[in-house]
Amino acid sequence: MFYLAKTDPQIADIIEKERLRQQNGLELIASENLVSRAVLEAMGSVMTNKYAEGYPGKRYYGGCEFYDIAENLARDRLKKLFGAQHANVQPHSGTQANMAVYFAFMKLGEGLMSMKLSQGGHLSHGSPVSFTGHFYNVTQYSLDPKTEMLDYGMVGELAKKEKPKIIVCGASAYPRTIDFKAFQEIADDVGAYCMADIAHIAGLCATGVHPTSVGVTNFTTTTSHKTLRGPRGGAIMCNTEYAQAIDKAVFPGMQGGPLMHTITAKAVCFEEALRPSFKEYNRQIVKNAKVLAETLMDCGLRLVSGGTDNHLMLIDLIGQGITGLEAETALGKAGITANKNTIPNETKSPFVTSGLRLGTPVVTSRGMKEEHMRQIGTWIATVVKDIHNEAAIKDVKTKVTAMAGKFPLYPE
Ligand code: DSN
Repeated sequence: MFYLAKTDPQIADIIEKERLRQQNGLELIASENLVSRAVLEAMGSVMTNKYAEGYPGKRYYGGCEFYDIAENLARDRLKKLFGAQHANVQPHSGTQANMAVYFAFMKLGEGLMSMKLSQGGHLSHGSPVSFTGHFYNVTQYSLDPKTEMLDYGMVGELAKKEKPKIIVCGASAYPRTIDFKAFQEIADDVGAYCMADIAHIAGLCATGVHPTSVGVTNFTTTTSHKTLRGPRGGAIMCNTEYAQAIDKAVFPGMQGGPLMHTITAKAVCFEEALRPSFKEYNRQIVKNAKVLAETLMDCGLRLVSGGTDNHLMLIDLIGQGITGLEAETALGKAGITANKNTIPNETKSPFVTSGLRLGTPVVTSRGMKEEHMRQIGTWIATVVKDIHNEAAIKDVKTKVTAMAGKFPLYPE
């Protein structure tokens, strides 16, 4: 912050306050992570200065020779990481990546089939409030009401009835393993394409901690900033036969100049993800999530589907008589950041909700292990079971701050 503190102390102060907020608290938002210093450095570099519309070797601007090398490295490393035939690293976000696949392979008004937002899906999978709900004829599947897990028979029946053009699998709030092969078979049966959005579980898929969709479904979209632990951004992977259509849909179809500082930082992140330690990291994310889930259930809280197979879990707060919003607020006072989330068969608005989503990528990046999850789970239960007990919340906050202090964001 050396220069910023001199030229814009107001913004420097905000950044420092946010750093301290992250340092002193526990981030349990399932879609967030903590990037390496190397990724931060690449993001804040001169790679932000230039336009580079086009692709390596075919740009619409001069002076892109080093940008070409950086983008090629990002593409090659991502392909190696997932064993993909083709990768496009230009989407600005996961939604942009999804949009490019739709734009390449689906005409306005054609059928898009996906998981309902309230059951764990994503806005860009066909929600009425997203462009997808306006542009396409959306059909949505739900979870099995008893198990709160995917019912592939039900999805297959719906696909046969609706005959969509693209079937989307992947979710933002689904704590269980997804059978990508089953989804592709369902799509093949009805002559549809299958797109897996693995944004949440990309790190798990890359390391074999969750079965991968790459090479299984027609298209895989992802973000780079969740379990992959990179800069905020998106990417698409597919077989060579779809490469040209995907690349054209991203640029010039949907985006202009790529964010080359982000693409450079993606290259850094993908190299980090190729290291053996990244596999261990992703294994630990899931171990931590399982222990956190068990602790919460031991404390009497109900988890959607009765647990987790991945990095996240959903607490059903109906039994506690409180909303997700109330739980989020009370935990915030205790220094624990989480987000309210709809749960299957939600009756409240997405701004209130009956659930709370928790994830372990950030705390695992900080080096926390199973024993810390047990403590954190007990603190969460203490707060959500008695959200008006200010003394108890204060006590939890003291403990949270003490634990957070032992795990610096960026150890020297
Ligand atoms: N908003 C992200 C999440 O929190 O899951 C997905 O894009």
